[in-house]
Amino acid sequence: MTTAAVQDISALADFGIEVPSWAYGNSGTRFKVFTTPGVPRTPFEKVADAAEVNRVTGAAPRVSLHIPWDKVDDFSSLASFAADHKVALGAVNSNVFQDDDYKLGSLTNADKRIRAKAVAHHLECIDVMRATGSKTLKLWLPDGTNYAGQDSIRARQDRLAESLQEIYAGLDADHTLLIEYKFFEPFFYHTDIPDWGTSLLHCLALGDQAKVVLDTGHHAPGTNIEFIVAQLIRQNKLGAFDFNSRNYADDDLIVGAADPFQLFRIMHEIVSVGAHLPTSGINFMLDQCHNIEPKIPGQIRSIMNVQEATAKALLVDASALEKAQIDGDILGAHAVLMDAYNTDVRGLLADLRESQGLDRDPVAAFARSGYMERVETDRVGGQQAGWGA
Ligand code: LRH
Ligand code: MN
Ligand code: MN
Repeated sequence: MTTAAVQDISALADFGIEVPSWAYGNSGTRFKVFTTPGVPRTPFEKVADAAEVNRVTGAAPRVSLHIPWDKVDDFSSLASFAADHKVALGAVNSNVFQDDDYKLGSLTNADKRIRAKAVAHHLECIDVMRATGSKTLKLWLPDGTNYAGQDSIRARQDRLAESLQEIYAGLDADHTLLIEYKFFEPFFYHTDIPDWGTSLLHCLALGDQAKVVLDTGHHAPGTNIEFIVAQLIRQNKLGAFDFNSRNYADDDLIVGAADPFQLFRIMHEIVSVGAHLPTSGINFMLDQCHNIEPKIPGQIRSIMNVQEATAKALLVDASALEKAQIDGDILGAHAVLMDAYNTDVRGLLADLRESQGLDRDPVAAFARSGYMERVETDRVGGQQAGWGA
């Protein structure tokens, strides 16, 4: 069993999780978008909702933007609005998946004009970063094909490498380019950045400022995600997470809902090398949509799930684990991990929150605040999270 000596989860006090602006708007599937009273009508209102999540959890200090979903006339005023609400603007996500021009590809398109347009969009996102003070550009490439022979896989990689170089050249010295991968969708034969290997190869070709972002929902069933985490950390190439849960495909459900044990295993790899500390530079982000559940409480639950998995990982008795591993004690080693996983950390986390001047129960604190009732009255005609908007 874990001992009192290792029941120290105080590192969580400095562990911040970035929330996505698009989690607060209406979203849905291709079958139906259910509307929710009180959803934000503007990027400012999304930031205000995100600030509520930070207010009650004390653990959501930044909000990611998605361009053009969050386009405003003056990004520096959005950044000051965020600061007034005690949060900062985080990663800027580009979007090359909703323009007819990109039907056959964006950064990989055979047409030079379309490639240039996709590169220019990323340079525009870098300008947004300069206005918001954000240091991270995040790129998910939807490009791919539906049929064998539709286009040359090799030529597309060459075009991609060239386009990425143009984007990379536009970064400031303190900027990071995060390259995300996803094994399928929106195309179903091949994807141009389907896996961490492809993402890593492009990052290595670009340089130190390029890193991989791992979206937990973007793998084939059965993939050992914690192995990928360990590999990328070894190369100092794990830039960020997009946390969510999947049962089937890219479900974007609340992180830790479908498989809390997987989240714990991931956080164990992180914690075992100290990568949960702010000095690691890894950005722990959520990438979720709340189609039917209330959105702000959905984000609060997500933050708490990551905190619980991380707390359990912090409780792993590292020296007992190492000893059992070296001794070849298979079941002993497994038991050390399971003891930590099976610990109920909710009380420890509530104590930590209290010591930070927060409510022990963020869900109840939000419900009591009256914020939801207020915005339901004030906001009429909310906007979609962005899919299709
Ligand atoms: C793609 C993705 C990517 C997008 C986000 C909205 O599936 O994970 O990160 O930017 O969803
Ligand atoms: Mn993602
Ligand atoms: Mn996704």
